[in-house]
Amino acid sequence: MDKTLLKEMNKQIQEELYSAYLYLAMSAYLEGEALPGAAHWMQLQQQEETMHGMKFFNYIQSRGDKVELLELEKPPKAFGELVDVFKASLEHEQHITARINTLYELAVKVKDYSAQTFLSWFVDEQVEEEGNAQGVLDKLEKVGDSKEGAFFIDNELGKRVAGGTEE
Ligand code: OFO
Repeated sequence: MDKTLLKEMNKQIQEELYSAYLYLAMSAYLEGEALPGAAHWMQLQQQEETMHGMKFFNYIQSRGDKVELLELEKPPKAFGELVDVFKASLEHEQHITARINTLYELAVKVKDYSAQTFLSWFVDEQVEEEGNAQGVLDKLEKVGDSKEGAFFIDNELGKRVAGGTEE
């Protein structure tokens, strides 16, 4: 694989595993805030991110290239109100979308057709990732300061199942 593309793919393992770490930190925080449904939602999100990181890990190896694991930053401990947690999640997903787009542009530039096919899964996945965070955020903004509203949404978030795309 092209050297720069390989370097960015390795960096993407770090980005995806940091995403997993960030969602795990959000889950721990929400559990402490007595929001078990949202904590569960974040745990499942963490599993998806680990799977994303592993997709890059396995793809690099399938091309006969070397995986290089980078350091993971410490995630924040506190995130504010439930609405702020989902705002942070959406912002993070927008950052990841920008990363995936950069990787795709690079794969086009170096005419790596296999990498383009591999990355197109992530291009689609990011639409879903941003959509999930935005969907929950819209509901939270609708209920505003209502404690009952937040309780209801937390309950809904607790129904998320592994592999599901909905909150
Ligand atoms: Fe891996 O999509 Fe979210 O971060």
